[in-house]
Amino acid sequence: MNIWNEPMETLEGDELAALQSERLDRMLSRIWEASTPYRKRMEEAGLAPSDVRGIEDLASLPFTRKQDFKDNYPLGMLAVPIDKVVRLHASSGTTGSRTMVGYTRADIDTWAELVARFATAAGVVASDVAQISFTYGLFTGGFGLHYGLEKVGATVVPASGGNTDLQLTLMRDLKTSVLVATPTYALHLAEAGLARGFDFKESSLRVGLFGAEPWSEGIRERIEAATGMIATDNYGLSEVVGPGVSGECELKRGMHVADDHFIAEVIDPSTGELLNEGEQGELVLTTLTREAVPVVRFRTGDLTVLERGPCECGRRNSRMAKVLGRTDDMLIIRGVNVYPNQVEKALLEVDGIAPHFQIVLDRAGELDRLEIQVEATEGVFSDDTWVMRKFAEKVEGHLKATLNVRADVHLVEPNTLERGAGKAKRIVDRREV
Ligand code: DLL
Repeated sequence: MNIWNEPMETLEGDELAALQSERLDRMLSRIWEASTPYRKRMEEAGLAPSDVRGIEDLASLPFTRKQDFKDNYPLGMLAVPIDKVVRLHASSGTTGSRTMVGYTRADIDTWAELVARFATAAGVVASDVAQISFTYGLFTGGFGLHYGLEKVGATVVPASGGNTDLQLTLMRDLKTSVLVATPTYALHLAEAGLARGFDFKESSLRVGLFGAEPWSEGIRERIEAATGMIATDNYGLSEVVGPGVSGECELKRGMHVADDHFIAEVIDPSTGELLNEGEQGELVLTTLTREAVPVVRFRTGDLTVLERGPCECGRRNSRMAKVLGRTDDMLIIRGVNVYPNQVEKALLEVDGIAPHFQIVLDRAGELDRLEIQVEATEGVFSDDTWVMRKFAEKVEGHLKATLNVRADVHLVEPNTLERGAGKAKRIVDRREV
C-alpha cells in the first residue's frame, strides 16, 4: 500500500512527541504576538508561552470554541496580516452563523499535502480520474479535495454538487474512478444511477472519498453494494483546515490523523477532563503548522474515540473512530440520550427501510415527541394504510428495543425525502416555534 509521506505518517513515540513539542512551542510564541483573542485568553488564564514546555503541558491551556470565531467575525481570528492571506473559506453553517477562516500560501500547500495523504491512503493514484461532487464555494470540501487530488496527480473533474444527470454522464464518459462527495449524495447518485440503468459494476468507479457529515456503517455497506467501489471516510472542519485532518486507509480501521500537523485529544464534553485512549468523548484539536488561523485546543463538538498504535497499512499515526455525531446534536427523548447516527444505524437494521430519514422533534405537553419520517423501499411501500401501520409498528418496536427510544415512525414513499449535494439535514426541531 502506498504511503504519501512515509517519514511523517510513520512517526511515533518520542520522535513524534519531540516534533509536536517543537512545533507547538513555535506556534504559541508566534500567536502570543500576533493574535489578540488568543493572547487575551492566555492572560485571563494567567499563562504565558514560557509556561508551556512541550505537549505534556498542553492540557493546561484554555480551550478555543466556535463561539470565539463568531465573536471575532469576520476576520478577528487571523494571526497574520491580510496581505499574507490568499484565500478565505467559511464553515457550512450547520450550527448557526458562519465562521470565516483564512489561508496563507503555505497553508494552501499544507492543505493539499494533507488531502494527498488521505487520498493515497484510500488507494487513489495518479492514473485516477477523480470527480469532485462537493459544492465548490465557501465550503472547504470542493477546493480542499481539488488541490489535494491534483497534487496526487489524479485527473480532477470539478463537477461540483447537484445535477444528477450530468454527474452520471461525466462518470460514464470520463470513466471516473474516484468519487468525492458527502455520503448521502453518493448514496443518492448510486440510487439515481441504478434507476436510470447505469451499470456501476461495469463502470470504472473504484474508490469513494466521503466525508463532511456523520454516516453509519449501514450507509457504507449500501454504497459499496450498489456501486462496487470501496467507500472511505475522511474528516475535517473549517476552523482547523477543512478536509485533511484525518482519513481512512483501504483497511477502514479508523481515520489516520496527521499527527505532525495536529494534536488530537479527547475530553469529557461536560467536565473538559482529558480522557484516555479508547474512551469516547469530544475531539479537541490543536494546529501545529497553520499560519493564518492557528487554533489551540479547539473544541470540535464531534464525538469520537482515539486509538494509537500501528495499522497494518504501515502507518503509525493515531486513528480516530467514525464520528458518532456532534455533542449539540444529541437528542434527549424522555430522558434517553440518542444521536441521529444511532437512529440511522437502528433504522437500517430493519429490512425494507431505505437510508433516507428525517427526525422531527415536537413537544406534546411537557414532553418531547420524536417523529421519524423514513422512506420504505420500493418493494415494501404500499398504499394499504393498515399494512404500512403494521410495518411502522415493527420499526418502532426495533427502535425501542435497540435504543430504548419511543418514536412515532411515519413511512413515506421511496424517493420523497429531499436529497442534496450538501450535508444532510437530519433533524427538524419544531419545539421552539
Ligand atoms: O465539512 C470539512 C470537510 C469537507 C470534511 C469535506 C470532509 C470532507 P465544515 O463545513 O466546517 O467542514 O463542517 C465540519 O462537519 O465538525 C463534523 O461535525 C462534520 N464532519 C466533517 N467530516 C465528518 C466525517 C467540513 N467524516 C463539521 N464524519 C465537523 C462525521 C464529519 N462528521
